[in-house]
Amino acid sequence: MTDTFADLGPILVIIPTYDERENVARITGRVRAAVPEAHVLIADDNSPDGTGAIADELAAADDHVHVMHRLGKEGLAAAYMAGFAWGLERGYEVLVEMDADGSHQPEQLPLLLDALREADLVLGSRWVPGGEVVNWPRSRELLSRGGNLYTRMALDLELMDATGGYRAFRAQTLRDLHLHDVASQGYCFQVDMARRALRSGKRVVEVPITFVEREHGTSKMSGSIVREALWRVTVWGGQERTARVRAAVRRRPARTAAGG
Ligand SMILES: Nc1nc2c(ncn2[C@@H]2O[C@H](COP(=O)(O)OP(=O)(O)OP(=O)(O)O)[C@@H](O)[C@H]2O)c(=O)[nH]1
Ligand SMILES: [Mg+2]
Repeated sequence: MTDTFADLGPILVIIPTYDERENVARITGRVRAAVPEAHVLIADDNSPDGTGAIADELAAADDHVHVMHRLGKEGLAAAYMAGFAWGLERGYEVLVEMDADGSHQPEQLPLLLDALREADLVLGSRWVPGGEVVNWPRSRELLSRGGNLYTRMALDLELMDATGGYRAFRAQTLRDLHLHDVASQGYCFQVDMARRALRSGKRVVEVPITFVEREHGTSKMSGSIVREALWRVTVWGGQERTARVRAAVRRRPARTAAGG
């Protein structure tokens, strides 16, 4: 592995934040130390705890740090969509998704970037050999493993961790995914992105990561996020099956009157 990723082009790490006052400076500093050439975009949804003001201070002190102030809490997917658009407009060639809470370790970013040299989308994966979670309650592990098993079966996706949110995209991958009609808000946004990439023939690679449970601040995970994932994955699975059946019917040779 080389020390720099200049060959990949300019890199933007997008960190969505909602009430991450205790984490935002720490995670930004860790990214800057781990991959010094990468830029950071903090996409804050007007956090009531003042995360946005701390982000402004970080940006004022470092020209590699940028802040996007959004009007209010609209969910992870909307923050990423806005972050992707911001990055694509400015010519970044690699766009990375990373949580603010330290679960996605910036020190492992070089592993994702190195894999991106041979891929269009790299997923940090907890559930491939070598991947792991640290300090997760058994209930969260079961939810994640179960959600991924269901996703694999419903969508026929050969991915072990389609719900994870530590990812590196090539800019061209994002441009080709037609993101204007993404309706998901929570976790299923991640499933949708992976599904779209695979269906459009992109090279999607999973690399093992060590996912560490947050130590500071509160989780924004909720029952409604899980329910949304469940019904959207089920609907996508149904739509894809219907499309496959229709395509198979169309391919069947038409029966001639003589042939019966
Ligand atoms: N901008 C923005 N960021 C959000 C929103 N919801 C969550 N986030 C951020 O998205 C990242 C992931 O959220 P978490 O609360 O850690 O959710 P999670 O990792 O699925 O759940 P835990 O494992 O319990 O931490 C964090 O950086 C959050 O601050 C939102 O509505 N807007
Ligand atoms: Mg988290």
